[in-house]
Amino acid sequence: MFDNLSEKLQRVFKNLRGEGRLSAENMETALREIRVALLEADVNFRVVKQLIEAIKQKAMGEEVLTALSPSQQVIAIVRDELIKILGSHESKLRFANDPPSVILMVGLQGSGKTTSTGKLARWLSKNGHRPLMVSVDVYRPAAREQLRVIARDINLPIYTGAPEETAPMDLARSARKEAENTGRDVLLVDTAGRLHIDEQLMTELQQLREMLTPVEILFVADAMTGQDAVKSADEFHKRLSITGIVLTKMDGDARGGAALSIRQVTGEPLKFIGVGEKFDAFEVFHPDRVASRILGMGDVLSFIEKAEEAIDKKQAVEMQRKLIENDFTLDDFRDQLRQVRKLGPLESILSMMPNVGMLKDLKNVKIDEKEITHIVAIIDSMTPRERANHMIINGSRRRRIAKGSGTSVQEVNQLLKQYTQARKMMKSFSGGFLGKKLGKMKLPAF
Ligand SMILES: Nc1nc2c(ncn2[C@@H]2O[C@H](COP(=O)(O)OP(=O)(O)O)[C@@H](O)[C@H]2O)c(=O)[nH]1
Ligand SMILES: [Mg+2]
Repeated sequence: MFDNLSEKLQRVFKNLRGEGRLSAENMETALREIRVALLEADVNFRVVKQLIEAIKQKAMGEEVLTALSPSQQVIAIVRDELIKILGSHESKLRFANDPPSVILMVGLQGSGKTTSTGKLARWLSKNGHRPLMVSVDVYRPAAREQLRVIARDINLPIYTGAPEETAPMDLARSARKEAENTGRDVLLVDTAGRLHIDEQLMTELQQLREMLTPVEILFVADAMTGQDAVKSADEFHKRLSITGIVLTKMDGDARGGAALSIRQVTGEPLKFIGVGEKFDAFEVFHPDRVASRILGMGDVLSFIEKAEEAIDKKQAVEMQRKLIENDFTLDDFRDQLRQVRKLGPLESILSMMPNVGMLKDLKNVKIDEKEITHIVAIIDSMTPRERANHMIINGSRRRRIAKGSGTSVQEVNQLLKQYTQARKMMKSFSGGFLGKKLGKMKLPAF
């Protein structure tokens, strides 16, 4: 996600790196390049204009700090402005005072409503809620069946309705009653979609809205459709007054335009993003983290959170301590690799990492699951002393380890290199990112 935009912006910053100070001239060039990068990423032109104007104002104004290098200054300014465009702060889901809170999922066909309904139900349930789902997409029998299968997979309840209930309003009404009777505090209503906005659908959605008085009307948009997603969000908003946006398929090669424009155009916040087909590929939208991701600083905070979800908390805290004290041994490296396997595909983890310098090289090193098994075997063949201090692993030790693990000396060398790289990388995080963790992120030294 955002790979292209991210790369282009980094090139702009890199060009500024050689400059001694920020001048009207080099700023002009940088702004022009940033503008092109944003437009190529399919960001709405009005949003681009506004963004560039704001960056210019700040960069030329007195807010510029002389203590920072030109590229750091520009990164900081661009980051601040991106965050503003994306919504300044995380926009929490609202809940009704009088449960069940009804959440209406709306959007065009194929945007990801049904999938997101399941993902959101799972997310709610993980966050202490008791959701009930219902599909009122009565036009395609397969649509209701799809949600039923999802509900079964994530093991959460769905109201499927009596055979005679074939009207959206009836289904929704009964589902709400069911939620009340069974103590469910959130009702997720998956609605029908069309390929294009049509009158009949809008009327139906308006009726549902009137009857259910939902606390949230979430517009589900496919990020891959770029500015079309922004346009339909705007149209749905005019008819229905949506309260938030779920942007799906952010894992694809969407250029980022939708994410960067939809908030500004509709005035409504992005609340969640879908980043894959699996039910856990769903994240709360954090403007500051996404801005960092766009700037290639990676998304260290999301990574830590994800890691904390998979790894038990105590272990995560311990790991952070070790990183900060530079006490990260091969034993820890092995533990970490084992945890990584629990986290999911490595590519998705690496995509959250800063996209700078050495890390970029690391990203291109594709580690597959088999390789992890190999690495773990090599570390297993080391003595506890070797694991605690890699410096003592000389040539003869390397040969012994290779033999013991059924690998080659080259593979052992390779592993030690990966380990020292990981250590270096961890160290570079721990100075700023991990040290302050949830505080303001520190910019990496460019
Ligand atoms: N890669 C990816 N695919 C998604 C995501 N969300 C939904 N999809 C896929 O998009 C397709 C349409 O989704 P669906 O929920 O049926 O859309 P609906 O017509 O709006 O209900 C399905 O194949 C989903 O698996 C996502 O975040 N990432
Ligand atoms: Mg559907």
